Amino acid sequence: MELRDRFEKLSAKLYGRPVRQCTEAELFHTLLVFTKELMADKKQITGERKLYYISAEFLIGKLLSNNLINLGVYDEIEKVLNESGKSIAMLENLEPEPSLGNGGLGRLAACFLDSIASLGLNGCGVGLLYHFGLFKQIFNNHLQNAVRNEWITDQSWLTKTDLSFDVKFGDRTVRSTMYDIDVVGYDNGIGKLHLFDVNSVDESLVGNGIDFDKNNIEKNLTLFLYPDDSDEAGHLLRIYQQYFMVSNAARLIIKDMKDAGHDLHELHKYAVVQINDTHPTMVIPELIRILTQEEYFTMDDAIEVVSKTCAYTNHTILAEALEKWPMSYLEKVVPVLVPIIKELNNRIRKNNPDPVIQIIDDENKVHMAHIDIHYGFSTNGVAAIHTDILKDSELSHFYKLYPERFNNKTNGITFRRWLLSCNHGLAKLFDETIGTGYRKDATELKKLLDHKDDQVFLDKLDEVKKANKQAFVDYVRKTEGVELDPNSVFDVQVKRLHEYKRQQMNALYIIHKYLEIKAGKKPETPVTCIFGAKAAPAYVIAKDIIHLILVLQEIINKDPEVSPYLKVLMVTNYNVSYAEKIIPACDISEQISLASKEASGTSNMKFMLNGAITLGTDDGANVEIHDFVGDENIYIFGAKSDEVIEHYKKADYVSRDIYNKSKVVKDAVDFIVSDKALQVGNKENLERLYNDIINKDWFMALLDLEDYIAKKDEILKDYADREKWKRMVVVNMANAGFFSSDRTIEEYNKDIWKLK
Ligand code: Z2T
Repeated sequence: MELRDRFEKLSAKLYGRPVRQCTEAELFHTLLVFTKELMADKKQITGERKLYYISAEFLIGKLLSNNLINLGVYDEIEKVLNESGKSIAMLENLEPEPSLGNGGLGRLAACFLDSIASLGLNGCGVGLLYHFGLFKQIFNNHLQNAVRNEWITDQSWLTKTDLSFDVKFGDRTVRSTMYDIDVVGYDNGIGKLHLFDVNSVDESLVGNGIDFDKNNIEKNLTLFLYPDDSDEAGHLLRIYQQYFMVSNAARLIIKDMKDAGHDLHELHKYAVVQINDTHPTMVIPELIRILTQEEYFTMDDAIEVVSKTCAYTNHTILAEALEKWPMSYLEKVVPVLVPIIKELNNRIRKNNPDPVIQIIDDENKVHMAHIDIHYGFSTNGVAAIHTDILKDSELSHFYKLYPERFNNKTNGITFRRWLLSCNHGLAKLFDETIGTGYRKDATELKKLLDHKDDQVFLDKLDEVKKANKQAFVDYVRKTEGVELDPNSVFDVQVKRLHEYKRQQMNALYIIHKYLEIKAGKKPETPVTCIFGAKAAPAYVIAKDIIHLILVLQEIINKDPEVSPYLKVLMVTNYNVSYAEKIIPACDISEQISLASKEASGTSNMKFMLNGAITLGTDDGANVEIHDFVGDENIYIFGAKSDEVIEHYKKADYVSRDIYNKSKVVKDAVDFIVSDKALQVGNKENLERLYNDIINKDWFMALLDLEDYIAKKDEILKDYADREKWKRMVVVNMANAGFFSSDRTIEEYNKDIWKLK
């Protein structure tokens, strides 16, 4: 039967009406059911050996359009809907976004699931079903407020399974249920994301905001995702969540092995576990516990088998983000693991008493990453420079012990979501220009270089960007009530709010420009500075930086002298769906972290692919982007990572010295507490931020500020040279192929997982 007829038949069956007469809500539901039916026709991916990608976060985003694209029917469905006077875009708006991640780490896990299924690899994701996920952000009086995000509805992608386990904590036992979300491979079979929920969860525990009774573990365990990105909350509830996740994962793995008739002594032959940062680390002692206590393994055998099964990915070098749990916490929550962890620690200590590599330190804290490195067979970083820093400084003592275990896997992004789905205009232009081969083999984007001087192509490229900017302007008018100029340069910094990412440095640039314009120096190219960022609710300075940006937005956009040349927008509740609208509209991609601190970054890759030019430091994957496109096609500034690491070692960075020496810096910083700013903003927030910058500035925003201002003025000047700019854009897009998560997953598979 034709797709159209099947779709009409379904709407008739569900609502007794043809597609043309259905309401939007009815059509959304019809399309959801329809898509699920198409998915049910696909084969489940299987294999002898299986990957379990355990992660506390899977930031999957909306699934409807993506699933239709991966099923290969998006265009046809769009046509069917259009012919009945409907559009797929309006149905997309009705889908709630699952917010099961904070930022890069969670989105990476989602891109990986897409690539694993698209490559036909036998792997699944294992995580938690957070009922409200990450908080939803709203702004009041130029301040961030957090409210709950309800994303689970009756019409969702979740399927309840009948798999259920008991999870025993020190002080209570809870029962779990596994829910599944199907992952559609692009032109391939179906993979699975398994999300565990606690049966006794109680949503009514949550009031208006995001506060709830922290002690009622049975009821609150799976209500929220911890709103941290790299920063550590250090709460007992987090350990409850982590053990709940890995205990279920371990039970699932053992069950799969037994169902397949495998001898658990050969676990490492049939299963491989990827531990996504240290949040799932307890899976190591938990598997060892089960094998020794329930499967009659000797401790030696259990440790050997589990060590050959587990691999670990590190995502940060920020010391404050490395999980270290007080032994007393573990004794309360997971007493059954304590003797195992002590045994693992003793075996290391006996051989090698060097304090820096111990699992349990002299304050009786358990270093989770140390468990992974000693008792896993692989440790990887997420970009070349990050892995080098791990080897040379952060984990150098471990690298000396186990050089063969360390490896790099530079992050990647799925081009299905971050090109085909979010930028139809660009994908279509690529199809016309170089054929569709790049959809399966992203390195074919290289062919775009043949069209670097093809004026017709360059002009079409410009048209695509213009249309995307206009679409964004229209969206922002509707949702934020802000009017933007589509002819201005769109300069974008979207990522979690963190001092090391240095949104405050970007804000200081904006102040500098504002002061210049007020002094009569009008810039040639009008620029729109766009931000999107959530701050962890407990991260005070991060919230102050949001406050500053919202205050600048108010002052600048309302000043008729300034706003024709400069505008500021911080979008509300930046999330995956918002990213899909902003990234295709961007001209300048801000990747300005303090060198050495951003492990990789992944939005840098999304922007490059969608035709933006990077303004950044030599940090994370920017370094590799720089290598690919060459000096002429990227704008790099600021201190290098070795210089930064030296400053930290010598503790010789004094931000006040820079403030005192440079008038440009001083004027910009002083504006934060000027009368003008205080008329709009709060004294408390602005003074705290001001004092932090001149007295601490832990991530050295002032160190790079002047260099940043110079580079940014240079890139803005170059934007006016349209022909030069378009060529830079082509070189960037042509070199984006390496950053496909298909390449990343192929590397994981070749070096670590060895599936198929
Ligand atoms: C996170 O998103 C990242 C690192 C973390 O360290 C935690 C979270 Cl939630 C514990 C990010 C990195 O900051 C970013 O550079 C990287 O691209 C991303 O993980 C994926 O590897």
